[in-house]
Amino acid sequence: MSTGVVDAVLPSAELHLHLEGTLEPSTIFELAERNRVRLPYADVDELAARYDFADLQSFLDLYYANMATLRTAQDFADMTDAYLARAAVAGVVHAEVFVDPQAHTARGVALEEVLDGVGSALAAAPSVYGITTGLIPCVLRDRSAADAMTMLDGVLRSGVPVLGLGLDSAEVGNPPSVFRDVFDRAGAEGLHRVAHAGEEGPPAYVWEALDLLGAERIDHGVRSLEDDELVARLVRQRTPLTVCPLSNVRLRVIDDLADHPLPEMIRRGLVVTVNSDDPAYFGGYLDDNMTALRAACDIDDAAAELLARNSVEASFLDGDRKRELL
Ligand code: ES4
Ligand code: ZN
Repeated sequence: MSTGVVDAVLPSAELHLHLEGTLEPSTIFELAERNRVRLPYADVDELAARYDFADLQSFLDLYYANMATLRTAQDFADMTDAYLARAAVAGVVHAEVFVDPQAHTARGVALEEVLDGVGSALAAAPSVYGITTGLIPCVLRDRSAADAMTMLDGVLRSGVPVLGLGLDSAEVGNPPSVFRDVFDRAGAEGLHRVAHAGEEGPPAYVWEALDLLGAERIDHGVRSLEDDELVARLVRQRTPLTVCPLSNVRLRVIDDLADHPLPEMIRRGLVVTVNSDDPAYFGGYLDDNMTALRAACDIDDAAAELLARNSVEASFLDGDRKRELL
């Protein structure tokens, strides 16, 4: 339980954040006006009323629909800058952020608009906000492996600095194994590899992400707890799990925040971190996630400090910068 004292903001790394999931309802309307895009909602309230999700897919439908408002490099830069400004307030000192290039190229936005816009805002972050950054484009797992390879190819050709490759979108029925060649290529190009697994999907998908994709971190991974052998492996290898408490509740992966398995994950020795996933859709940023978690679950000051330290350890920063932040 929280002590009632205002929770201290601890310097943390944010490792599971979809940039497109930071578009606030008001920003969606501003971008729609700027780009003359017609939205199927009359106003911000009507849009906000749709944020009652039954599962991952019902969220993804709205998340992809709202992306129609993003057209130019300036839009992508503004979205990224707004996230960084808010993350700085949340105590984020390092952010490794996701972007979904295929969701934009599929609707006719050039890859360069996406990467140049996001990349320019990320490059400015150390001087503007004191935040170091890395970019992790994600493969949309509900599209083909060939489509994913085309995306990776374009990203590598773009010259925009990229930290790694991720895997996201609708999980069940779209196992990691489909994307083995794409992740092999990413590894050969020196990219880090991460994957969403064990959010709605079974522990078998976490095994596949580790064994077939070479995933160094698992995004979500909460369903790993159903498999003792998998937990033992993750603990032994110190493979981090980027957990998103408010997301899990809003997407009904977990019934109630008070029942969130994060305290159990810590007790079992897993390297867990707290992250905000799609903060504009799920009720808040990194600080909001920590505050809500501490109000609902048994996270004392020592556990909160451990979570912050884990986030730095789990990052892809080099050893020197990690030691600086630890
Ligand atoms: C996502 Cl919460 C979540 N899960 C899988 N894919 C995603 N893309 C954006 N948010
Ligand atoms: Zn996610």
